[in-house]
Amino acid sequence: MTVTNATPDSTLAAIAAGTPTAMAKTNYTDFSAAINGIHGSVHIWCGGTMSIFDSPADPVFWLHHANLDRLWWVWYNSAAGNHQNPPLMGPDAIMDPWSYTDADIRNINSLGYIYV
Ligand SMILES: [Cu+2]
Repeated sequence: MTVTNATPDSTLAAIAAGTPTAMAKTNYTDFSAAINGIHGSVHIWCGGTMSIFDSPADPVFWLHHANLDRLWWVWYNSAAGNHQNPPLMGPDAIMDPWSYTDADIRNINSLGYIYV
């Protein structure tokens, strides 16, 4: 394992410069594609463990993903995001190939899960 040893440079600034464009997207699919591109570029920019499938072993992973969660929440609550959830059915559905509908998965009890 090689943890991150990156230092800020113009490459990172160029990656981050794409964030306002992603945040201005007005539908979930476009926002998701844009922010996911930035997400992956940051993984690669960090290098080391962050650039491989063991990336959760690098503490920077958790900071990076917490920020992605924050960006999602900011976008979701923005005028552009307008409280859009991911499409769960149709060609843009992230749940493919499952046949669950949105209503099917919003109630965890119907899926057989309970909190104890
Ligand atoms: Cu990631």
